[in-house]
Amino acid sequence: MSIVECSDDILSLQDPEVAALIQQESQRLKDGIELIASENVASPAVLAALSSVFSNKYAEGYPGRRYYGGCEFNDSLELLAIKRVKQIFNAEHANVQPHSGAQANHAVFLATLSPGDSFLGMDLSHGGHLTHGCPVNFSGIYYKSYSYGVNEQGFIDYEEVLRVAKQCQPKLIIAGASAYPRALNFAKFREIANEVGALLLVDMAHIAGLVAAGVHESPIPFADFVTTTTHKTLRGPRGGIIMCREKYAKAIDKAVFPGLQGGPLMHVIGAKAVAFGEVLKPDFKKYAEQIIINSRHLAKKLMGYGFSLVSGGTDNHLMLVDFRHSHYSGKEAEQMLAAVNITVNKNSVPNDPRKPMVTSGIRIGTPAITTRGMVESDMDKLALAISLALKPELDEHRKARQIVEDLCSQYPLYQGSFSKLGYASPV
Ligand code: DSN
Repeated sequence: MSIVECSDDILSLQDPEVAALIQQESQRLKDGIELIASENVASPAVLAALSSVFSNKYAEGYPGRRYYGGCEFNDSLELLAIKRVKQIFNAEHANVQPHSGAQANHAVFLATLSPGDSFLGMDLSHGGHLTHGCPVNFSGIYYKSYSYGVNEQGFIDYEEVLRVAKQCQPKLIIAGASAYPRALNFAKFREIANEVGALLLVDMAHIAGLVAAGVHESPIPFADFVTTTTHKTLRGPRGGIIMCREKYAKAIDKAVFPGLQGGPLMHVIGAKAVAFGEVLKPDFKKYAEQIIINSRHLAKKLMGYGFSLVSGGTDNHLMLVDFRHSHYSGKEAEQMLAAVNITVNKNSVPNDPRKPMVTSGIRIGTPAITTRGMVESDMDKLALAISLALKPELDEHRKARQIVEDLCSQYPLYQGSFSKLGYASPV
């Protein structure tokens, strides 16, 4: 019996209502193809650490400097997570306490800017993140945000970034995105930051696992601060981390606690340590390489079926299908795919004429299906299933559903896939 099902058993005795919902979610994951680019499937060991007794503990402060007694094992746990993440990324300093990527970004703002200061980030509608200056987010409310986007071909135009930077003279520049299918040029961002005297924050949340495995260039040598979530391509628990140069360590730690957060979530820090341990294993490199192989293969196949992709392809784990010239919207495409158990998210594409809750695009990512064990030949099937699901004929939908069913039974979740990837089998 798996750890996942075992904890369901304990719950079902005491709280059948919650247990039933967990069971339903578990079944949804098992029966569907997860293509949301920011999601992944954490290992049973990560999930076990998440449900540990460390959840009970208050440990405000940092190892050796806590505001509560009884923190000796919390100190060791946090130090272990820090040691592992510094080793993965070759970072000078790491703070593993942020509850999320948004909190991690917020902490960098708090450490480096005063309210009203100018900063430059990627436009949300061109692939940036909410916390990179969106007017309804803290970043756009308390600071003066300026943005850069992509060119007509869908690529970041670094000349344009420099032009905007010279115009707005930001104190901080953010590189990083939530929906950008191309490799980021961190050396260029560093040059631009130097030219205008700005600090450089790289938010590598989406690509952290690719960076860890060396299949995307690392921002660490170029950036003053690097933030990331821990649950996307890094495949850990939901959470955030910040890495920075040693000279900013005190300011960052102070911004996270007591600046923004109270007690760290020690069970999550334990699960982060487990995930970092997994990343340090040789198999993780193969996993990250396969994410990109699958992504490129799927992109090529989808274009072969006539779909248009922003920037004409992908260098990383994700692609953006562009429905600007299609009669259906991103929202409708998301629903049509959901009907055959393929999960994606509607996503604005650059210069999208439709509203953000409708959109003209969908974002597709390969981290979760690669965790499941899928390879290039499966991308052929998946591309066919996507193209059939988006046709009007019901018969084609039935064929798409059958492909999804076959793939899901070939790659069972929380059964065979983790042992194939070198993890202890949970069954
Ligand atoms: N909301 C996340 C995503 O889906 O990309 C980013 O934080």
